[in-house]
Amino acid sequence: MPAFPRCVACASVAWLLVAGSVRAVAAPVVIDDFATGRGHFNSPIDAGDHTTGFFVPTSSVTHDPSVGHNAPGSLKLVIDDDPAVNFRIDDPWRLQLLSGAGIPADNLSLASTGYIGYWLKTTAGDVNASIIVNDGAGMEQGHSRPVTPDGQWHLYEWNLESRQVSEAWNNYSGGNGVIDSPTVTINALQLWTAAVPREVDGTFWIDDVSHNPSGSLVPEPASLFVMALMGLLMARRRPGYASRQQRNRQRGGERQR
Ligand SMILES: [Ca+2]
Ligand SMILES: [Ca+2]
Ligand SMILES: [Ca+2]
Repeated sequence: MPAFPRCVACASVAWLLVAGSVRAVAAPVVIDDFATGRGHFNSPIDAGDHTTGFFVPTSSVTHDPSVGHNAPGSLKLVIDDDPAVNFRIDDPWRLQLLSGAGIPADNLSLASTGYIGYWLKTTAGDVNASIIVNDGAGMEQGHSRPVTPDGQWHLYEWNLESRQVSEAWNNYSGGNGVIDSPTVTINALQLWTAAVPREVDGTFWIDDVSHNPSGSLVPEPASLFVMALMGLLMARRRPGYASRQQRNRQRGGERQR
């Protein structure tokens, strides 16, 4: 195959691959970046119906203007466990941190496609992250994700498109373990401790509560590879293409003369 058609063929294949991967690299929508305040999360720390197990006066939810994931500003949680009250026998506490007071009309309506989630950092161990959404008349709860207690930002996200019951979601209240409405709203972020019979205190920072209707909240490595391949192919194609354009212009100029 001559050089030019081969380049065109390669570029076409790369373009088809890129077109197929655009869905995975679409930019997430940041719902709350906490740049200037607590965003939708301005309810008291004990406002959630299922919040229990810690001392409310010495626990807090505040805006931290100096700490952030992509940009300064995050939600800072301090939990002071009450050893005398556990939400289950061995599980020290549970926090249902309401978004828009848990009222669907006070939250953004989000297409029930792609992923929803948030970034969190802490050094507190034995904690799980979850999220609760209003899905039609019911509420669904994302499967618990073990929190990495290394003091670094980590993403915790849930697949809104999982259509298998109890695969990614559990019934929280009046739900059915699957997202089945065309849109959802965030009801709350949820943290709870794992089954450890001991006190768990901790400080947690949360940032960039986000939704990507087209896929994961982080670009998939395969998509990044395709983008890089596309760039390489276009770079290879450009010199020959430019010189042909130049020759055509010269020929045109010669004919005009
Ligand atoms: Ca931020
Ligand atoms: Ca407790
Ligand atoms: Ca449902």
